[in-house]
Amino acid sequence: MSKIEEKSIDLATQEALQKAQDENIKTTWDRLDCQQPQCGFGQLGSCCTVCNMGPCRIDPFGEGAQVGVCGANVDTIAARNLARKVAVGASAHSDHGRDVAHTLALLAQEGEHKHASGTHTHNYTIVDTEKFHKLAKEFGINPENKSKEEIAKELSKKLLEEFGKQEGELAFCQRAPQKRQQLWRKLGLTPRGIDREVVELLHTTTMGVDNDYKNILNTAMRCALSDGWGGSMIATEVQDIILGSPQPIRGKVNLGVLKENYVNIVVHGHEPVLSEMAVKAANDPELVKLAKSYGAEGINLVGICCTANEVLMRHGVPVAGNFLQQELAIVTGAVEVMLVDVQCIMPALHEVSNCFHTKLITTSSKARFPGVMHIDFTIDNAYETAKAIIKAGVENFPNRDKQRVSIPKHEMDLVAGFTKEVVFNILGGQYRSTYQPLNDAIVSGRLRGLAGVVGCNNPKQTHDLFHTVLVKELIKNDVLVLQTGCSAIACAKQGLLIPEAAKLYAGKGLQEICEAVGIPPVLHLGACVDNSRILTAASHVIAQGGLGEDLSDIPAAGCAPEWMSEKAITIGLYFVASGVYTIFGASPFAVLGSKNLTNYLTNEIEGVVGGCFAFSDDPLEMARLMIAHIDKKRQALKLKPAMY
Ligand code: BF8
Repeated sequence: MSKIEEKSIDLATQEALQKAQDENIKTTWDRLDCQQPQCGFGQLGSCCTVCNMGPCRIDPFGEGAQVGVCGANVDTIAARNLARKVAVGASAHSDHGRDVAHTLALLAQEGEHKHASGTHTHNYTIVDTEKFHKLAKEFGINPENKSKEEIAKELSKKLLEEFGKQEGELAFCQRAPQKRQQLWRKLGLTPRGIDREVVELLHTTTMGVDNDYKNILNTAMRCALSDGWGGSMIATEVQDIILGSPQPIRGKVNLGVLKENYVNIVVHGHEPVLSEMAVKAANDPELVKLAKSYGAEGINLVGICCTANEVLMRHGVPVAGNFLQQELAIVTGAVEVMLVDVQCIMPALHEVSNCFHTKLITTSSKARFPGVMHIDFTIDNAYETAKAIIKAGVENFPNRDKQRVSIPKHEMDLVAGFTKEVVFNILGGQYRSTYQPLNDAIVSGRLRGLAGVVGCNNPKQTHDLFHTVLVKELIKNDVLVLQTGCSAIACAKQGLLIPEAAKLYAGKGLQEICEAVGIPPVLHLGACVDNSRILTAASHVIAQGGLGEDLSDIPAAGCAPEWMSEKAITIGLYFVASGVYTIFGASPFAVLGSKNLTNYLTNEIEGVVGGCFAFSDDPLEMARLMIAHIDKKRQALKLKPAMY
């Protein structure tokens, strides 16, 4: 078993892990130890469980079986395994997008209802009217003589149709540069309907359908694109409309944001529609009064994972931690309620919460835990549900065992809330919104290029180490870093998301830009669905001119250094299919059993879509590879070398 310092570089995590160890509470790291050695066939992607003639596995040494019972070789098996993960990842983001679009639809109905009866049964409204009208226009809706509700009704109908469409092209594909759209059409990669692409991909991977690994990859790319330029983009856009578009905002991060004398409520998961209401309910005077009557100073609502990013971006709600800290928040002994919705919620939370007074509460009918309290959330009971959950937390406060409370004292400041619009305004000035200064900075070489560093944590790697070493190296070399998800939380904890970080860590060129406009060298763009913000920002960079005609021309690269989720694979593939060089850490990628597929993903595919994967288990090597790629793109554009 490795030492605690080898498990995480984060001091708060180390302290909480020590507490868990002292109290004999098992965490994900212990369970990883129990799984050793992990299955080699699974790691190589060469195990097939598609049909009941198997499971089959391909001998990597070439001595045993080289095909499954049906005759599928390792290329087919590995490609199908990868494709199935892509379908699952796309379905997760896109189902989230569907729920948000559905909220907009109900909001329109309820609005109509309000007109008739003067009542309101839900608590949502159009918050970003400008974005709402822009999006309606993008979908060809004529706003003349129409009420907000009528427009919302039409818009939500069109958005929901994006999921069920059978033919044509997803509307947001038009946001991509012309050249990219043409390439997708030529290759048959333009997604037609979100659900269709997920289902078709799953179909092609069943026994006896597609055996051509390159063709499987094509279908997988179309599915991944239906997430990035479809489901995820819908989630981002509609959330901004009904919950508000983020603006730069200060916040705090790490387990130290839990407060000893307060009722601590942790929101965890991905869909901000409920957590938004939880933020409101935590400030409800009646509930605050109740908390005080139990001897608490108030109610402290904090977040974990992407729900945390959502409420951070919009309200500055403190972030208790990223993926690997979810159990540790409970281990502090100071959490009254952890409320969860969907995605990235460890089943182990039930057992860990049973070691304390913490109430784990599920809220989605899609994600139930046996034996765990469930309060079903629907949008027409949103605020009441949130209140009931917070109340359960308040009433649980007296059950806290004060002797067992130990909150690591580590917390860090951060600035979040950067969207494509914010970047636009900040760089161009409020009255001259434009990407020109950003493009000029890249052209002149003051800025070497752009990087997207995203994704999860994985206990197979030292927690947060890869994210922070990689990002520090990138900004040192004048690469502006855009972040989402648990990666942003990792770097925030290490103090990289404050403007002061530019002076401490950034190269001279990036420092000059950050100081001129007052931004951190690392910009937090939100949750994982908000990787769609990176796609639209990059499309604006191309539209602005001077950096080529396609996304693949931009001196930019992406990386998910500590990934674990299928969603990360989908994100990686839609970036590659959009022309971005994308590195994945936490190897193996479960394709290495197939030399052909590995070569295709890391090499040949670049000639097809302009982007490709690379795999590495060394954060400095990742940075070197990304910078080399950025320089290669600078050369291709005939730009001067980086200035400093
Ligand atoms: O969607 S980065 S661990 S929380 S999958 Fe999950 Fe990975 Fe975190 Fe957000 Ni994204």
